[in-house]
Amino acid sequence: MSEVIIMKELLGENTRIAEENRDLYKKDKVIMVNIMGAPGAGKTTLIKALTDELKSRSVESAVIEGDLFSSIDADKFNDNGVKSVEINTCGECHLDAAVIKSGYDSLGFKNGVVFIENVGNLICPAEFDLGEEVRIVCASVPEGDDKPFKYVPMFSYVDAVALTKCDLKEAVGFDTDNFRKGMDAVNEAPVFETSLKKGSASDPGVKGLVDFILKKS
Ligand SMILES: Nc1nc2c(ncn2[C@@H]2O[C@H](COP(=O)(O)OP(=O)(O)O)[C@@H](O)[C@H]2O)c(=O)[nH]1
Ligand SMILES: [Mg+2]
Ligand SMILES: [Zn+2]
Repeated sequence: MSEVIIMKELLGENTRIAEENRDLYKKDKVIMVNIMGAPGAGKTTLIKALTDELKSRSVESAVIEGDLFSSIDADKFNDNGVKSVEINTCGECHLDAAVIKSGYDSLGFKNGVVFIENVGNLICPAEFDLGEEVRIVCASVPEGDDKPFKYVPMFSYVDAVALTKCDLKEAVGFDTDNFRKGMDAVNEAPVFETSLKKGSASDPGVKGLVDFILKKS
């Protein structure tokens, strides 16, 4: 019983900090986007594509990387001219509002879009409000078309779904109708299909997601 109470207190404190974050992003004219999904779902690849698309529309973006112990992904973004900070989660299975606040402060970014790459996990990131404006889950085709039926809290938490690695649909026998049926059962969030194996320049799903994100400004 005491453990349940501690968890509730922890989440209450998180929600309070998330509200402060929300005010801060608004003041800085930042659209904060939380990208969640299983390990290997294509989160980093998608964020890279979204930052490229934003750049082509003259919108600045930055990245808070929370997925790894190392700084491999943050280095990749910085080399590409996109400001990025790495949060070393030390094995934690989610990010919380306080850790995002410190990552955001060290970014020193205003006027644009900031992407958070959450820890690869389809469960508890859906319990921690980060003060973000947009929540997106990456679901990759090789994970199977039944995921919205199985991970209801995550799929009902998000504003949009990126169905990634659609180039692999035939190879793995992915049933798109079943996936959409699962989504329709839990959430009205739109599903954007992406195939980024051969680059992202003309991917309609990436363009659709960027339109969706910029509508929030
Ligand atoms: N076939 C295919 N592979 C992809 C696609 N997007 C990402 N990948 C591959 O999937 C693996 C994991 O991608 P990554 O972006 O690192 O996933 P993360 O762990 O969620 O950040 C990498 O080998 C990517 O090259 C895609 O659209 N199609
Ligand atoms: Mg990654
Ligand atoms: Zn967790």
